Amino acid sequence: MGRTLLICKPDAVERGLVGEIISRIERKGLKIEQLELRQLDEATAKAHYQEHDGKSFFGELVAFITRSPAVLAVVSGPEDVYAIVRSMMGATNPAVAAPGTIRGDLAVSVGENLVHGSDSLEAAAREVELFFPGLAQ
Ligand code: ABT
Ligand code: MG
Repeated sequence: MGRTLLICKPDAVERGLVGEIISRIERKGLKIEQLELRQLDEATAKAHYQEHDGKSFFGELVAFITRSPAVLAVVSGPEDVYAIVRSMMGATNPAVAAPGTIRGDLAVSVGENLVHGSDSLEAAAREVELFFPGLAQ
């Protein structure tokens, strides 16, 4: 069994696309283990995006992810569930995200690309612990 963190970002909540995104995850056969509407504070957003600290778009990224509530989900499935969710999300840039993916079907902007998914086993463990501490015990 594996777990991953999925975020329906503020643009997804603002556009009313949370049901569509969660529905795709459920139809795929993955399990929603935790689900919460939560507005991220700046410290949590910075910790979450620590790999991008110092890059030109870091400030914009933190402002975007904290601007209104997001929906946080812990998704479980096979060991490589993080990779399944990433492939359902599509490429970071919606211009190259394949049709049939969440970003390919529903997004047009790199900065506002609807979803976040952990990108490795290590990231999944770290991110699930950051947003839902103690769940792993
Ligand atoms: P996340 O799931 O949000 O981490 O997106 P993904 O892993 O697909 O893409 P990465 B590379 O981690 O980008 C993180 C966010 O930073 C934005 N970004 C990225 C830019 O705005 N400009 C850039 O040049 C790059 C490389 C896109 C991602 N999300 N948002 N929102
Ligand atoms: Mg990323």
